[in-house]
Amino acid sequence: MKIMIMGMDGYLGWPLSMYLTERGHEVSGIDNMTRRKTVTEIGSWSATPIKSIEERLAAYKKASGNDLTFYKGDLSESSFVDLAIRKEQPDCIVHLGEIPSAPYSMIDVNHCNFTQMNNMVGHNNILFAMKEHVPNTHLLKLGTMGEYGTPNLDIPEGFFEIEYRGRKDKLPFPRQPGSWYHLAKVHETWNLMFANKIWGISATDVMQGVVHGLNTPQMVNDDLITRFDFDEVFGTAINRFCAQAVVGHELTPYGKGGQTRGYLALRDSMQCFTIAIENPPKEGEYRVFNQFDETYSVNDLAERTSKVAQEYGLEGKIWNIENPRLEAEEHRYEPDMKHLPDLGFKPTMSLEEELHITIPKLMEYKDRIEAKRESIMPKIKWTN
Ligand code: USQ
Repeated sequence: MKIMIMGMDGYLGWPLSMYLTERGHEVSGIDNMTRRKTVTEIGSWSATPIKSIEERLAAYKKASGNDLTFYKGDLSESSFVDLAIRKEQPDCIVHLGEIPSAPYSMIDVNHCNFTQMNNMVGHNNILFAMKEHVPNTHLLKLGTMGEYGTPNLDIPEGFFEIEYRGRKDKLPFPRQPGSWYHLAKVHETWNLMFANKIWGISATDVMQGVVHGLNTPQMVNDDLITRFDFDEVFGTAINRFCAQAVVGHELTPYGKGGQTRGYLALRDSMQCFTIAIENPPKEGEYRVFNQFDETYSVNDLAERTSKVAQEYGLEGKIWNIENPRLEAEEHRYEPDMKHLPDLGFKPTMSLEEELHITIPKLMEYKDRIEAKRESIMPKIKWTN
């Protein structure tokens, strides 16, 4: 299959490009290095010393003999997106090319606008180019479990049956996102549903949980390793806890620590995307997949990370600091996850197994984390 990955240079995009190529797919990709620039902007860097995209492509060719086609450019420029999609004629487009950070979008009006503009305009450009050049191509779009928020109800996969004043209908499940970033994802979901309705674009809208870890079988040497963020803006819960443990920083569950989310190991995220790509929707179908392995509270995550860290001689002290976000700290969280297992998804990596890979690997890069230690404690607040 010809697959085009938007956001090829990112945490998920880079390993996915190699993973799909190894399965025999022909992979091309686009990136404009926004992630590298925004992480530099907030004063941090990847714990892993990632190579430039040019060096990565050459290293992958050397290690595997495989070529990846790369276009450097901005998804928010419609003529560029149009040209790349017209030229490649992909069978599937995987859209990971967005700013992924809730805290980044909460910094100020400029960061909110940049996140929403970049993500929503880029997505629209892909939809319009698909309609023009590849109307039967499958769009695998990365949404987020955070679109649903934390309702006091079970969370279905996208839609639910509702009875109201004696009548029944199947409707989109209410979205209650918790940041300007998560709101942009919701707006994109509506745009995608509308494009599906008017143009019949076939799509899988993936509501993915928080991904953790840094290793896939394709990363056979350090030139091929993916990025690993640990700062307050781009680092996510488990990854931050691992990096904190490595440099003797307290692990930081926010507030009461009962915030519960779905989590998924990096290599199982690759597995889920591959299943969705190789089992495409029917022509003109819009479907929603909830994508995670297990749900955990941040307190539970901190405790599990601390336990594994101690096996490596690290202290792993936990400190429930003041919560910089406005979010429920104790709540119900019961999301469904049936579509992917029905198509054969079986998690290969437990949280503890992934922690036993991530922590010792990060210990090799302790100095890099130490050098940006200032970026760990949260300063961006939701309410001021
Ligand atoms: N948290 C802590 N301590 C920390 C960091 C985070 O307690 O040091 C808490 C947050 O307050 C939140 C939970 O952990 O309650 C998850 O936060 P996160 O920063 O790991 O993840 P989030 O902001 O939700 O965003 C991440 C990705 C985003 C993706 C989303 C999936 O950055 O791209 O959409 O996970 S989900 O969480 O399901 O919305």
